[in-house]
Amino acid sequence: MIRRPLFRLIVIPVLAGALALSGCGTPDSSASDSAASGSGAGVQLFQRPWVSIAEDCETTIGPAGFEWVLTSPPNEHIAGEQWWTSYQPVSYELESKLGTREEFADMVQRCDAVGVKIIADAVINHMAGIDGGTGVNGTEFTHYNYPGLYTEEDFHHCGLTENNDIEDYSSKEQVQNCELVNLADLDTASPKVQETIVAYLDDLLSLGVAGFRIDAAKHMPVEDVQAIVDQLPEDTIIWNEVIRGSVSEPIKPEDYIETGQVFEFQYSRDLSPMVRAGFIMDPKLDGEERPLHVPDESALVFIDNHDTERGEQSVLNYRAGARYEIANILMLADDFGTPVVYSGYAYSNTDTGARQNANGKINPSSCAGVTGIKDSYRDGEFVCTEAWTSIAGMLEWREVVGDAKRLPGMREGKVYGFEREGKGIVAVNLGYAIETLELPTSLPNGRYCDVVSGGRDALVDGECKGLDFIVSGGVAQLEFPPNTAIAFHANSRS
Ligand code: LM2
Ligand code: CA
Repeated sequence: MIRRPLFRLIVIPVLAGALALSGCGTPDSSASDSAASGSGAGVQLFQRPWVSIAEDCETTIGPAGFEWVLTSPPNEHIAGEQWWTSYQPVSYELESKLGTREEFADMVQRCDAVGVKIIADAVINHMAGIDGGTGVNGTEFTHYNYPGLYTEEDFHHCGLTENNDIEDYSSKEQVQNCELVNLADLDTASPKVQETIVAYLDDLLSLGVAGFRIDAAKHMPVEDVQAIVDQLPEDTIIWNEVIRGSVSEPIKPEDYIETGQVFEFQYSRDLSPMVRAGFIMDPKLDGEERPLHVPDESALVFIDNHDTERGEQSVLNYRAGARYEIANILMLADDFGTPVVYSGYAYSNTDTGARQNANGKINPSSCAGVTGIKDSYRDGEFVCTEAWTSIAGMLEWREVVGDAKRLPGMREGKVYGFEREGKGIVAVNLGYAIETLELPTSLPNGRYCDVVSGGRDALVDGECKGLDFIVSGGVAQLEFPPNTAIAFHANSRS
């Protein structure tokens, strides 16, 4: 593979502000004029009620340019205050702490109307993990009995471990046929079980959802997932959750790429530590395979999700402040995979659910007024990542750069940047002072408006709402504050 030589890099501390670099310009060309394609990005709205998502689609998510919202599971689940009750189904009625069937249907339609598709989290590997009880919509159940759906014989009873729980992730049989934390494990190879699951998914499709996150896909044989997917309409979007484990684990994310896309957990395990340390290195480029990553077209990439923000120390989450925002910006600037931005809520106890009322319904919330990451959050406060100025700006940036190639980056010390060939530039200053980066570029001369600080439509009648930068003689003059990212594109030139 031919590699371009590493660009020359100059980092000099300067005193003047970036805004001082104003200059002459050509007439304004607005970004939306030539946005040929969509952003190709989604957002996971963890534990967000349907009424709130519907509103957020109209006010925030649609205008920001997201193409998909991944919701939490929509079906009836066990009662309780923890967030993870969502992952213990007791029926496939679309009645949950997040809202009613009517509210769900209304959300799908309203989001659709502003160009945002809904991906529902489908918990189909298992049912509840408790002895019995009454679900949030009144369904009475026991561990292996769910009225009208499943009885004892529809479940695996693996007989491989003392209590039928998964103990050894190096055993494929255990991982797929035993119980994940006591959750009653469906015999997903059974035609009756498959039919029941497909009926549930078809019901969601009939309300207009575009597809599904397949929860715990690793815990189902790929043939079973495939058999279920084969019974759905061909254009159904499938996002498989197959957590990449240690290299010795027999079940790999790669095994599932025939059935749909796959969340690539390694992406953030690679990127987050570099952003934390302030020392960014290029991934493999020019079509070279990234190590330990499913192929580009199969990969769903993310900085964190509801599990990793709680359980993986190596990945950045909302508590990391600007570093977290910067990691998201770098992900959105990349040419690899389908990015899924994560938007959850603040917590100090990992089990604590989003705030719910006396009837067990999550309180509606709004992202109005949120423009970026905060220094601190009240417990339960939604982070509203989708409302950040920088994120909407980067979605516009993605629309403009399209599939332009990611060129080798330039790094010295804690400053790093790269170009998407001829279309846009992104750079980060992870140091402690204002820094200057002179990044060679094929972008035409001119003054460019930063979409990280300025957001979407940052350039109005030639006036930039954010920082601006000069490209002159094939070099981008990037002077910017510490702990920030900047990005501009071909259409943000004035
Ligand atoms: C997933 N993907 O494969 C979800 O992303 C993850 O959030 C789910 O775990 C898991 N798989 C099952 O769908 C969460 C949570 C667990 C919780 C389960 C079930 O991380 O802590 O387990 O949901 O609600 C809880 C208790 C556990 C108990 C289990 C069964 O933490 O101690 O096991 O319920 O009652 C005895
Ligand atoms: Ca299983």
